[in-house]
Amino acid sequence: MMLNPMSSPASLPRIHLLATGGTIAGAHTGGRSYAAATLTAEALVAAVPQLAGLARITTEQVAGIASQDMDEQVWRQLAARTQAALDEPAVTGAVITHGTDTMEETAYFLNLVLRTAKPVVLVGAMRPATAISADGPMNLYNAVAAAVHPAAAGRGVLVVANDEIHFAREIAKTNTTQLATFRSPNRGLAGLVNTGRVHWFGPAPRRHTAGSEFAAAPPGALPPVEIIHAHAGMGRTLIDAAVRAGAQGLVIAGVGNGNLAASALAAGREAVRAGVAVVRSSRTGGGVVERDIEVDDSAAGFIAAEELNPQKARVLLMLGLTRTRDPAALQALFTTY
Ligand code: DAS
Repeated sequence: MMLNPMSSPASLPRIHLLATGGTIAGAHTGGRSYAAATLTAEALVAAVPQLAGLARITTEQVAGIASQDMDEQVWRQLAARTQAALDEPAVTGAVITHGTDTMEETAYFLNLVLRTAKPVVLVGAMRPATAISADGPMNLYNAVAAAVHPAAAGRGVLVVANDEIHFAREIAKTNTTQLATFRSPNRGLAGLVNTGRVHWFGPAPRRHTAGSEFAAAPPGALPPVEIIHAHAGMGRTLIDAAVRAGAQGLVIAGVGNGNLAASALAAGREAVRAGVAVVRSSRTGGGVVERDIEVDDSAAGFIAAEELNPQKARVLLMLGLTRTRDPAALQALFTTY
């Protein structure tokens, strides 16, 4: 549906906005309680009339969920609809409104499967639309400003929040409630955007979007991959249970440099022998999990997640398992994406 056609000169870039729900579309239900995914895509755009000075915006409601309910089915629908919009020559880029809880996972998935060099910017909010000083409207304005910027193309999927522009590969949600919840702890920001004024920093890290070998999400359901959080006194119970439940991959959110207790290590080695891919990531939230430091990955057949946090490592492992089961080939993916 075409929005703000009259107030947006035909010379302005065309942005397709795809809505999935989240707090950015949330509304209070009484007291401090609120329901995510209440406002429509049209309502979000109508709440920011200044958008008419940036772009001609068309909208599409792909889903209406809080992002804790995000799943592969919505991912695939969102990827397909975003790809369809971007394949239209008249469309400059896409903006996706999304909950903040799993935004980093959706952004990274799209970063790996979209066949495009056009700008794709995800945006959410930490306060519902009915809040005092709601952050959604400015986040949305800044997301569109980043998407229409002449230098936005070729940077992969981006996320705009709190006047910052993050690369999909780098971003992580780090706080339950604060506006400054999003961080890019390893390689830093893609740029800054202040009331529509964009400042770009470095280029996107690693391969992404048009340069990805996973373009056009592989057909069929992604192989099940579970994340297991390591802790002091960790045993083998959850690893064994995940293998019995049919997991084809495991991501260990390990302590420190991706470490896990001896009994859990033994279970991991047995899982590999049973054909399950095991990736060591870290619960620390930053840094690089390297191969063969305290854990003999080469002997165990484990894969080191390197810079990817557990939830991002899971996305890459699911896609990787549609191509190969070989630990060496899977490890190469973690040094490529
Ligand atoms: N539950 C959160 C979500 O939808 C709300 C939000 O922050 O967007 O991810």
